[in-house]
Amino acid sequence: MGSRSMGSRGMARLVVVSNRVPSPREVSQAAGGLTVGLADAIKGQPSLWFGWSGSSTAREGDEPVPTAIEQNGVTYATIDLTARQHKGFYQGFSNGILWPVCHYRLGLMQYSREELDTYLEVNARYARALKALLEPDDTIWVQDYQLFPLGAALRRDGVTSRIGFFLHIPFPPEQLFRALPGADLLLADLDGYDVVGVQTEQDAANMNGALQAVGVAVRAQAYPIGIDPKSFARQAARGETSKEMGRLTQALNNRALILGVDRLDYSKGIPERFRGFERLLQRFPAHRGKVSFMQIAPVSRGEVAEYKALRRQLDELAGRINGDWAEIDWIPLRYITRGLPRKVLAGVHRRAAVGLVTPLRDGMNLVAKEYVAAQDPADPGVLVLSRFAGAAPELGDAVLVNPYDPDEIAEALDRALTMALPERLRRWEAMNAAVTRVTAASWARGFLDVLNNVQVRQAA
Ligand code: GDG
Repeated sequence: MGSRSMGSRGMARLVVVSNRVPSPREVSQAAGGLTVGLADAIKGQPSLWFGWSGSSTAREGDEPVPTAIEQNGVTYATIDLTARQHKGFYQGFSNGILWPVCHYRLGLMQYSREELDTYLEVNARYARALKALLEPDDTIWVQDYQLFPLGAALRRDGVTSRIGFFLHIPFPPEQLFRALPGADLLLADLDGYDVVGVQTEQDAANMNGALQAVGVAVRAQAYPIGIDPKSFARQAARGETSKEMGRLTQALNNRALILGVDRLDYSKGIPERFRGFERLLQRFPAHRGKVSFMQIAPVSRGEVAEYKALRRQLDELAGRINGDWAEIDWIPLRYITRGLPRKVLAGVHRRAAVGLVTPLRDGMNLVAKEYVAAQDPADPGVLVLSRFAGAAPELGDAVLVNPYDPDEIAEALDRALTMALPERLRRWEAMNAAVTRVTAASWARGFLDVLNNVQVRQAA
């Protein structure tokens, strides 16, 4: 890895910081893109993974003492938060304020000065606890929007190591981001990092516009994240012969499957997608009784008000669409608010004639890439993809749609369901090449190569 500096332990140690720390088991069976990429990066080198334990039972006023376990050369160290900190930092500022703003939804932000203060307080708490665990040659890689200020907090505590930051979610245009009270503070704190990564060129342009506007020197660069396509394809092929797939075959009864898979989140455009499916039934009667739309939407952040409201809205919409359109032997929409095991999910992707991925805004969207990887190369399905997913620039051979327009979704669905094999093959081959080119592992390697080659800062 280039001119990586050598420390007392030989190779420089990699320190990953993320809000949630996966268990050693999750890392060894890494399924999601982030965990796959990072698991690959920490493999074969001494590493520390640091973050929140998932427990909010710490007592006010106590300094956090990290709990550490070591497995296969990786140390997993976590700290607890107090109930107040968890609420203000995680539910409040991270998910109730930063998440909507970064997804271009200022109107959904429930700003509170107190929550901003708690967010900064928790980042400072993380920095203090982490500093005690650091070695001089560590390379630190901070993940995502919960931790914008962590680098600067570490610098204030005297840390001079290389520190990188990767934002997994979109970064909106300058004017939009800076409507958030405290935005300039967060932007200024990005200067604590040596390398700042975002998903797309658009995010980089937006963030650099904002950094420039507030006179901060650091610049963002695009490092699009990927999946582990080989392993997902293998799981999908294997999943085909599973018991669950037999049940699905029976339930489908030769109908074409349209599939949506998303955390139940308002950024994913699920109500708009339901309406698009309904428009398909209204405007293209040939598909009535011939298609089945399955939406898997595991509940997420169920304690945040906006997410509760979304769930109610979807319950109602799904019930109404099925009530209006079902026949005695046909249910148009299957809506499941629980997660499926990964290997079943991979098999379902492969079975689906159409992957319907219509976020209103998304950092990348790994589901789109997983749908592509899961297809049968001899008879691939069609991906219908939102123009506003970070994956869209790489997956230009999908049928691209504006997710706000149910009619456009309906037209794209009709086109996908009737597309002839040669066109499906041509589109899939181009998309599969893109999904194979940039993987989770190459993403992590690409970022760390740049980070490990920056000049280490001098002690102040
Ligand atoms: C954030 C950004 C960015 C979903 N349902 C089930 C299940 N999943 C898995 C998917 C996929 C993952 O969860 C979701 O990843 P996405 O990328 O689609 O979306 P976010 O969770 O919002 O992730 C996003 C990502 O970070 C990485 O940088 O791409 O833009 O928002 O892997 O397959 N997995 C299983 N059962 C389910 O029911 N097993």
